[in-house]
Amino acid sequence: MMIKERYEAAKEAYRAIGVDTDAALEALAKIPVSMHCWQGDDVAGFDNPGQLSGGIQATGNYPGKARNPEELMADIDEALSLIPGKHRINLHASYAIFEDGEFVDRDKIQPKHFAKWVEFAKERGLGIDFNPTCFSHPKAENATLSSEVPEIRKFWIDHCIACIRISEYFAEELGKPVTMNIWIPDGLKDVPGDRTAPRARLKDSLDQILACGYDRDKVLIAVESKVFGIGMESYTVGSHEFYMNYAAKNDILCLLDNGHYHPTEVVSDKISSMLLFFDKVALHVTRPVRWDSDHVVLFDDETREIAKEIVRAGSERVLLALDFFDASINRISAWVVGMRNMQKALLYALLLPNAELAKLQEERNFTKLMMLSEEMKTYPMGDVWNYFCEIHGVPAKEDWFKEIERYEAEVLSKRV
Ligand code: RNT
Ligand code: ZN
Repeated sequence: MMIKERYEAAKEAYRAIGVDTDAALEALAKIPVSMHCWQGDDVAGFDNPGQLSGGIQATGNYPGKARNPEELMADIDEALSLIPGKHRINLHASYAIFEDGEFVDRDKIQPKHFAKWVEFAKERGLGIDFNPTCFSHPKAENATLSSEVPEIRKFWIDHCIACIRISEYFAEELGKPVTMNIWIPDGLKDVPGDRTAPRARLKDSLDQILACGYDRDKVLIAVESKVFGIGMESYTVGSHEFYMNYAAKNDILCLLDNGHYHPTEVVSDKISSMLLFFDKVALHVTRPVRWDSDHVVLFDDETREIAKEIVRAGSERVLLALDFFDASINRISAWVVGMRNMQKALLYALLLPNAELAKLQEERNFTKLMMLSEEMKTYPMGDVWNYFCEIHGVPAKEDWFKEIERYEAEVLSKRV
């Protein structure tokens, strides 16, 4: 049977339980996922030859990682050619592109250092999201926005303000708002002598950053908390309570990374609470395996639960980005698997009889709620997904992997 015929059969099966597959496909096409550039080069960036720091780690040594802007852009193109729909790219400040021999430190970077990215995004109709890079830098060895050293703290405040200017530039050039997410690694390995002072300094730094004056319609500033980092196991300055309160009081966004909470605490259960108090919430979808390991996003239970919350809340209220960096497998395949899985999870959620499930809960008919939720797991979603790939001109099923193998043989393997 052809993809289209299988889709028609699936459509009937879903129609019988009141689910409109055509509407689901239309809705899915309208949900952009921000694809993080840093999967392509193990979070190395271009502005600093040093090691990745800040308590995060890309493990593995798979050959072929992108070594410069041209290679990274080519790899992003390769990945996007295998992912259905129109998306966004998520850049870090460390991906600034300098002219030959030029070096500009992070507190002085300017929009022109991202002109090539704007050109790249424009040609492909992509949106851009942005992140200050407060790690992998000599001045980030101890602390950044919470530093006890005034010059260091000033340097990172200036960096974040420079990043707001660059975000405004992206928004103006592309005509689409930019999410600018601030994450800092600041924390302590062992029991603190003072938990308050660093947090008070972080609060003051953020106040200074927001006071720079920017267009809130163009730049959506988010803050990302964390529970711990490697070498910072005992105390994280930017904890969840810190940022949730800061964001609420200052009318900015809270970003929830599902690798940044205690292992049995789930982001899927936080979204509905956040959205009762905030207009929007930002997400970093990742896969923490025992710790914040940033494994590739799978089509697993928590990704599906997150997707259900997005679909039920209205996808325009959730700014959806991915955040993982696996250096142990083909990096482009990692991107494609993670992006397609996020989309599959969204499709899965769109193909649920959500109104019926909510009604069963209100009626306290938990027997039928469980039965129907479980039966939905073996409905022919794959046939709907394959049709989505076909109408968006990308290979269905596992067929995209042939292209990964070709690209690895012809391009990645030559990068030595
Ligand atoms: C780190 C945070 C942060 C980074 C990226 C590179 O734990 O999740 O979002 O992964 O900004
Ligand atoms: Zn993150």
